[in-house]
Formats: sequence, structure tokens, C-alpha cells
Amino acid sequence: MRKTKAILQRIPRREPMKGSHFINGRWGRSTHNGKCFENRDPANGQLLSVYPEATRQDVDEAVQGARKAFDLWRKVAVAKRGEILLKAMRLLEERKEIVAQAMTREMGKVLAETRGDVQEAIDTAFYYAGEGRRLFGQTTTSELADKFAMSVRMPVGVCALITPWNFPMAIPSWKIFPALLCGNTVILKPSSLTPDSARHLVEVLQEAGIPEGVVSLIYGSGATVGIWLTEHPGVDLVSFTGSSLVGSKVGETCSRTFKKCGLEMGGKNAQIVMDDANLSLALEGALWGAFGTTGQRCTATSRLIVHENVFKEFSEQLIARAESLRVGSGLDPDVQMGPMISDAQRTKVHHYVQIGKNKDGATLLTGGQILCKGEYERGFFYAPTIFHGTSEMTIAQEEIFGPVTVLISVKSFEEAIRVLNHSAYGLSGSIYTQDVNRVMRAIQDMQTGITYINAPTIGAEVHLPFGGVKHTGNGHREAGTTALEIFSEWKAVYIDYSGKLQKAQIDTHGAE
Ligand code: UN1
Repeated sequence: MRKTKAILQRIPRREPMKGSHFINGRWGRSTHNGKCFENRDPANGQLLSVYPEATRQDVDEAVQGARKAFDLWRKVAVAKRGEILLKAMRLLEERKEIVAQAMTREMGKVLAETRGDVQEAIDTAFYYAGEGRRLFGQTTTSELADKFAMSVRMPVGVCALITPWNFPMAIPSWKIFPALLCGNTVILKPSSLTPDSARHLVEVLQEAGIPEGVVSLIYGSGATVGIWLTEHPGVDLVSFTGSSLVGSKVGETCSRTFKKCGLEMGGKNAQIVMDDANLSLALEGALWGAFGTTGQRCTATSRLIVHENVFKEFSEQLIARAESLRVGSGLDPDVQMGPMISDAQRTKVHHYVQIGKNKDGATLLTGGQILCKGEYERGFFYAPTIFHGTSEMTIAQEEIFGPVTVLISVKSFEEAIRVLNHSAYGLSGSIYTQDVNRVMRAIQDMQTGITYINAPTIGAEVHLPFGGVKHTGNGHREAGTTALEIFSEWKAVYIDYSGKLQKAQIDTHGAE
């Protein structure tokens, strides 16, 4: 504890930065008398920066600029667009440490994780830069002679990207880079809890040579700016990551206004531990999956489904390890779990803990407390929390988004899979077992978009599809080649070089 304090004292206090929107290639504060909001360090309450809230006029200007820029950007050679992404990637590599530190300050997670977050954006830029020399369509034959057919990808238009605070750079990068590569223009509206990270990302794009209006960055709340963007007639596509509650509203508005819409929402991810598992490996996985990012990941392990034969041993070890986790400022290299993002989020988590104890009747095995003494006084810290419960309980069904996990004991592999699937969500799932038949059956039967074998529920890589089934998503996937599906439209092209009118379906069969 004393060590953390000493480290925090060494961090120079600086004047809060005054941030601005980036609209039509210019950084500037709202000229329309918008309000401002504060960005504070969740570990100690320090004021880091002040940002403007966009007004409706700011949103209109950004959309108009993006519409105008679209006509130019869609015609820029795809390889050239890829080169700009590559430049942005290099700049991000140079700034990785500065950006990671800024991210830990505003978001709270430990430096090793914010470095990983920036690295994920670097990897994503690299991946889609390469796509600049692929972006494959298909060539195929025609059913008619002297006729050729192919499919090509077309950009969609103006994309509004609404992103959360838990991966302040990786998640925006999953959207921005493929969207730009496909020839779209974008307006990013990041969470108001992590404005600095978004600014760093847009700065590297600007310095890499993104033309005016192609990328805009506007700040403000989801309830105002998010809704204005989603309803705006000048926006063609909305890509949203956040809660299922908000996502369903975004989806409704998009369908009413005929927009393409990608939704990446909640999770209630489970790790299964079978009685033949390598228990120490399963334990490491559970700790990382449940308490990494202070449990604030959509892929966090919020349920641990453990075979009864190893339940006692596994839960005892898990409790001991959770209790020895070092909680504190994410800037302290010895700390393993940082603060929660905000007081509101911590209050929500604590409320779920009361539900677990009082309404559900679950057994609280460790944690369940707000940490507020000594070094924790001015931050939003919460103790790593483990319940023993059953699958029907509210705490085993609803997304908590904090350092809380529920142990559930099962008697068999079949029951473990049934419990894992007993969820409204279907993002990530994991199983620890040495039995190849169980592995194959788990891959087949888990109702999740991401399935891990002998690995935790977190840790997706950028070249594979990211997303989930059931209430987690609406059928789209981020990352990999799958992101190209949302950010482009297919066009089928037929080229008839016969010099005569040929009728499909008729000329091919009419003579019979
Ligand atoms: C999230 O869970 O909110 O898979 C995103 C992971 C990271 C991204 C997580 N690459 O853990």
C-alpha cells in the first residue's frame, strides 16, 4: 500500500488538458455553446482533462463533412488507404507507452493491460493495412456464353462508431480501420469516460495523412450525441459496442431509419472446469478471466462451472488467490487489479452483490466490499468477489461488469454444457479438460461466438471473428475478414461481351 502511494506521489500533477472535437480536419471546441465534461482518474479522482459535449450542430457539421469526404475517399485506391493505416500503425507503435499511460490514468486498468489494448489497435491497423492489397471479391462464370461475372466490395458510406470505455483504443480500432479500408468515412463517438484514448487514436490517423472529413471525433453522451448520430439521415451505418439494453434501442432506430447496424453487446461468460482438468492451469485462467480489467470486459469470466469432484479444491485455491490479488493504482507495476471505471459502475456492482446475498441466497465466499480506506479513499476500488450459487440466480444470469464471479457446481460434462448455455447471452465460453472427446463436443455444443479450450474466456486475437450469439449480437462479427462484411456492401457485376441481348434463365433453357 505504502509503495503505491509513493509511486503515485512521483507522478507529476499537471494542468488538466482542454480537449476538443475533430471535425472536418480541424481540432476545435464547439462553436455552438456546448457544455463541457470532466475526465477524471478513477484511481484517485484527479482531474485529467475537460472535453466539450457536442451539440446537434456539431453532429450535423461532422455528418456533412463525412458525406462530402466520402465521395473522394471511396475513390482513393484501396492500397493507398492501406498505406495510411500502416503509417498510423507505426505512429502508434512509437507512442505506445505514452498512450498506455494516458489510458491507465483515465480508465484504471493496469499498465500491462493498457499496453495490450494499444497493441491490439496496432495489430488491427497492420491487419487491415494488409487487406489493402486483398479486399477480395469473387470471379465466377456466367450461365451464358461470352459473359463474365464477379462480385466486388463497395463502401457503405458514413459510419457512426459508438464505443465503450473498457477497451478505449482496441474497440474503436476494430471499427475505424476496417471501415476506412473499405472506403467509408467515419464519425467516432467514444465513451465520455475515456476521451483521451480516442484523441490519441484520431491524432495518429490525422498525422498519417487521412484527408479532411474522412475521420471525425465528437464527444458527448450516448443519450444525446449517440442518439442524434443513430437517427441522423446522413448516417448510413451504426456500429455500436455496449450494453444489450442500449444496443436493442440502437438496433430499433437503425431499422426504422434503414441503416446498416452492427451490435456488440453483453456477455455472461462461463469457464467450465472438468474433473480431469489441469487444475493449476484452470485456476490461472479463472483469475485472469474473472479479475483482469477488474472484470469489466464483455468477455469476462462471470461464471465458473466446476465439476463436483474438484469443486472444493478448486474453490479453496481460487479464494486464496483472489484474496492475495494486489488491488491499487494501475500505474503501480506491482498491482494486479485496478479500480473500477466510475462510482456509478461500482455502485451497480455492489447492488448486484446485495442481490446475490439477500435475494438469490448465494454464499459470498470472499470480497463483496467497496474498498475505501487509506490509498483507496479517493478511487473506485472494489474487492475481488466470489460467490457460490446456482445457475438460476440473478447474479448468474445478469451481466454485472465488475470483479464478481459465481462458482456453480455440476455433476457431469452434459450438465456443465447445459449450465453454460443457460444464459441470454452467448459471447465467450471456455472449458478446461484433457479429454479430446469432450473438447470436440464442447466446440459443437457451446452456444457462444468464441470458444476457448484450456484457455480463459478472454484473449481474442484480431484476425479472428469477434462477437456472439443470442442477446450478445445481431449476427455481425468484428475483427478479421468478418468485419469487412459490415463495412462493405457486395455488388454483383455482369459483363456481357456477346454483343447481343442474352436473357438469363430464359436463353439457357428456352430452346429445350
Ligand atoms: C471485451 O471483452 O470487452 O478478447 C473486449 C479480449 C480482448 C478484447 C475484449 N482482445 O479479451
